[in-house]
Parts: sequence; C-alpha cells; structure tokens
Amino acid sequence: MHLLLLNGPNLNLLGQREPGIYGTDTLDSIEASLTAEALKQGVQLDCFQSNFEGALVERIHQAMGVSQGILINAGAYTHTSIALRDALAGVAIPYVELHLSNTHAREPFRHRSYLAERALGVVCGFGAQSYGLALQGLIHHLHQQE
Ligand code: CA2
Repeated sequence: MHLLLLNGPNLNLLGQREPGIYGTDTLDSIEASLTAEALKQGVQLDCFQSNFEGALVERIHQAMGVSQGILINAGAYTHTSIALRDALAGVAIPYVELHLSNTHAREPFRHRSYLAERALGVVCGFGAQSYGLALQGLIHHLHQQE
C-alpha cells in the first residue's frame, strides 16, 4: 500500500514558533515517525509540504495511480481553497483531513473546511498525535475495502 502525506502553508515552521498552539515537534520529526509507523504496517508513505496552493494541487494530481490514500493537513488552505477540494475530488483518492489544533475551538473562520465534506474523516486537536490517528483510520478503511 502506498499513501501520501500532504502538509500546507507554514507547517514547515512547526516546532520553531507558537509551541502553545502547535506543539514542539518539528515537521521532520512528525514525518519520520509517521513513515516508520506506516512501514511497520507494510505501508509506504510519501511526504510533501508546500507553502504554495498550486504545488499542492500538482502533488495531488501526481498521486493518481500511485497512492491509495491521502492524509492532508492543508493548514490555512483548509478554510479557503476550492482548488484543493476540486483536486482531491478530481483524483478520487480517499483522504483524511487532519489538524494539530482543534479548529472548532478557535476563531470562527477556522470552523469552515472546504475539504471536510468529502473526507473519509477529520481528526483535529490532538497535536502531533493527530497524524498517527489519521494514519490508523486511513489504513483501517483501506484494508476494509480490499
Ligand atoms: O491546527 C492545524 O493543524 C492547522 O491546520 C494549522 C494551520 C491553521 O491555519 C489551521 O487553521 C489549523 C496553521 C499552520 C501554521 O503553522 C505554524 C507552526 C508554527 C509556527 C507558526 C505557524
């Protein structure tokens, strides 16, 4: 099984700023532990982060025919991007939306997600653990489909 982890804008700053909201783990360490966790379960995980909406759209397109599932923390694009929503719908790859913070306990503009409606599920509020929980949910779902 082949999965793709996508991280959107500013998530490259993880562990360097705002530890009270986003924790102290760096994106590198999250990606490394998730890749190891996935491998233990026989899953190959590709990781990609970009601060550019179009780059994320193109990476989603490249997953067609390669990845069976996507984990996505689209950062602020979650709340703004019809382009990401359309790209995910276009490739028709099942995906899980995830967030470090509980976006529903924050400013009203973070309550809306353009991605959630078509996601298999949404995980938010568990810090770096949200990534592991989302991975488990996605793998479990894909095994059920086999
Ligand atoms: O909680 C999440 O994972 C978010 O996707 C993070 C986004 C935010 O816009 C979403 O509403 C919720 C922001 C990512 C910014 O990451 C930073 C990390 C460290 C320092 C500054 C920003």
